[in-house]
This record gives sequence, C-alpha cells and structure tokens, in this order.
Amino acid sequence: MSIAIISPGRDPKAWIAALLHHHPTLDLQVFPHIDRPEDVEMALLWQHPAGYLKNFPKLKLISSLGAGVDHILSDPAVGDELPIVRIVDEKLTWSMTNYVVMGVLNFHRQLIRYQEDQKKKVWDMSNPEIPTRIGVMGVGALGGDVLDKLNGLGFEVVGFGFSEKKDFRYPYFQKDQLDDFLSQVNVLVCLLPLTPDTEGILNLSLFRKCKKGTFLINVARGKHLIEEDLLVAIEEGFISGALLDVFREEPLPEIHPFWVEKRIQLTPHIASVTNPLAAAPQIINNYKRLIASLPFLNLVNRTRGY
Ligand code: OXD
Repeated sequence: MSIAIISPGRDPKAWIAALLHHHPTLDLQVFPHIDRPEDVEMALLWQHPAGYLKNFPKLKLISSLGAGVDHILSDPAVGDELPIVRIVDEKLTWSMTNYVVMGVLNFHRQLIRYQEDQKKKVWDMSNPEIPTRIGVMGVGALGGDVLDKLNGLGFEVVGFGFSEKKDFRYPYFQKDQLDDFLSQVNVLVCLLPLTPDTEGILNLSLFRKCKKGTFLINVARGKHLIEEDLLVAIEEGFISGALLDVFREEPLPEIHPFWVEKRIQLTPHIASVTNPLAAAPQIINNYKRLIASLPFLNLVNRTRGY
C-alpha cells in the first residue's frame, strides 16, 4: 500500500523525513512524481490540484497536513464516501493560543500606543489598561484552549459557535445569539472552521453590531473576512484595529491596503504551523488503522465540514 503526499502548498521534504523517521518502511510517493497511482490508498494533502484524486482508483483515506480541511472539501471531486482526517496536535494548539494571547495582551496593555509614545518621547501614564472581555468564535480544540488560557490569565471570556453545546464551561452563544455575543465583548477572535455557514461571516453587518472600538483577531481563514468591510468598520470606529494572520490571497499582494493600514497588524500565516515531526505519528497511526480496519483518529464530520 502506498501513501501519496500531494502538498504543492507546503514543502514536502520535512514531511517525508518525519514520516520515514517514525516508520522507515513506508511506501511514499510524492507529487508531482507519482508513478504508481494504482497503489495509492492514503493521500496526505495540502492544497492539492482540484480533481487530482481521480487518479487514485484505490484511495481509501485522506489526511490533511494541517488542522484545516477546507482546502480538501472545496474540491468537488473529493467523493462523499471517502473518510477525511485532520491534524490535532498539542503543539499546534499551544502555538495558536500563544499567538492569540499575544494579540489580546498587546491590545489590553496597548503596546503599540507605547511604542508610538516612545518614538515621540511622550510620557503618558493615563489609562494604562483597556478593560477587555474576549469573545472566541469557534470553541473546538483550538478555541477551547484559547478560552481556558485567557480565563486562566483572569480575563472574562465567552464563546460562540454553530453547534449546540450543553453545559459548556464558559457562557456560550449559538448562531441565532450572535448579536448578544457581540454586545458582550471588545475583543473578537475568529477560530471558526471555514464552511459555507462561516465564509464571509466577518462582514460589515457583523462589525456594525460590535461595541465601538472592538479589536479583531483572525487566525482562522482569510475567507472568513470580507477584507474591504474591515477597512470601512475601522473608519467607522466599530473596529479599532486588527491582528490578522490569514488572508484571501496568500502571500498578501504587495498592493493590498492592509500592508499600510496602521491599525492593522499582520503576520504571514504563521500563528500556528504544523510541525511534521510532531504530527507524523498520528498520520502513521491512521495508516495502521486503515490497514487494520479500525476507526480513525480525528475524523472530520463531513456534514459539519470540520
Ligand atoms: C492549518 C493551517 O489548518 O496551517 O493547519 O492553517
């Protein structure tokens, strides 16, 4: 049985090394040099060419090379019957939470304001802390950890999501309670999966329901945000600034207005990068489960889309 790595969006070298490190006899074929497509039963994907999986008549399992699976589900050629698994990794969660905590603390303690003051040699001791209440959209493995750590730092936190959650450990708002959720917070963190329900959710109508001065952190997907609406919401004062790690087009084009908007801080999709050495064991575990016909780890629910 052969495993195909098809990751034009991610350098496969580290993945090959990590998989062989943990399982030296794996039969790996790496895109674009897949000479025996008929042997491929498992495919590891990151931004594969749409329709490409049609080449594998015996494909039985798809694994994302990251936490997200939107890049797989957006390909109509991925058959409904094929199981899809994703990476759930403590290190990935740790990095994501640290990134969000950095964004929240920079807002709360106003690092940018003091950096500007320093440049102008201004000594201003007024209002050193912005009262901060954080709303996290998406309360799965990543969002749940963000809520726990921020709560552990003494912040009030609330969650929002599309699925019903009974007895969630923090106040939780569902889809039809979005307005209530937004009215409670002044930092909004987006960690939603990208699905037809959530695409474009960060739009002007949502921003206009936020408290004036809300700070936005988007670490989910560029397609959650209507980018031009953010600029309008910043001008209107509903959003005071944003920390963005993901964009509709990556790398962010040079002419994009976000590069020069002072109230936007941006990073190049590095909030949490999957570490191949850490993630390889769960891929191999799923490969062994495939051979033994056992249930898979981190199986994606195709109806929910994550
Ligand atoms: C992921 C990502 O989904 O890197 O893992 O965005």
